Amino acid sequence: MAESSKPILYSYFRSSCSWRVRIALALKNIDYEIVAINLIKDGGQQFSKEFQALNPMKQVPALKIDGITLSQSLAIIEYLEETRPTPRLLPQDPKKRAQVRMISDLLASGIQPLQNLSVLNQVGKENQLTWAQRVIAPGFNALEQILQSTAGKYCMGDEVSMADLCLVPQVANAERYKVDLSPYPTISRINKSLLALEAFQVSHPSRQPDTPPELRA
Ligand SMILES: N[C@@H](CCC(=O)N[C@@H](CS)C(=O)NCC(=O)O)C(=O)O
Repeated sequence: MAESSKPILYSYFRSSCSWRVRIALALKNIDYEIVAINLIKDGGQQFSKEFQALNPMKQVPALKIDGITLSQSLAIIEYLEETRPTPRLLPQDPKKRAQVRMISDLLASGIQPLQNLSVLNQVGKENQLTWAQRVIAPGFNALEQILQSTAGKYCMGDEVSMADLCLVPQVANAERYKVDLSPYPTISRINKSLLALEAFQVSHPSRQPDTPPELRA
């Protein structure tokens, strides 16, 4: 059989970093295939030899596209932006563009890695909830403050940007770990507006090929 030329996304339904990329692919209307990497089953399929050859960091997502394999969700999104620029996910204005990257990094480097699966496993089952709450809340406090000067309908004005692709999956994680969202009215409002958009719905963890039946929407 001829090798498919469609991009292949190595993804786990519940992975917030995979969700970021799924939203970008949906917004940019890029047809792709999913290969599910179950982060729990078989001791974690991210640790298999085959997957490590694709991403030595043993994390999803990874995207095979245009003859290369990329990992790191923000690098993937930036590549999609440069090669498939419509619709734009980074504003044209350099200041706004930097602010979008600032918010994206706050979420992707300042919060998510602290509550990633491997860290939660180290923390131990009985401490996971309080740990996750303790690392998400300070990040959301900072973000809520930053959004006061950047947000319109979305994180940066009224155009969906890379920052929004990072926000929605992180709010889902916050809900999962029962973070009290009442101190974050702007984050909550933006999250709600974004979840009404089709690209955020089709890429949602409850609607993936590897979503278990009991978690399907
Ligand atoms: N900086 C990476 C982080 C990737 C990451 O943390 N992926 C998580 C799922 S969201 C993962 O694969 N975790 C597997 C593990 O912890 O063993 C990115 O943005 O892609």
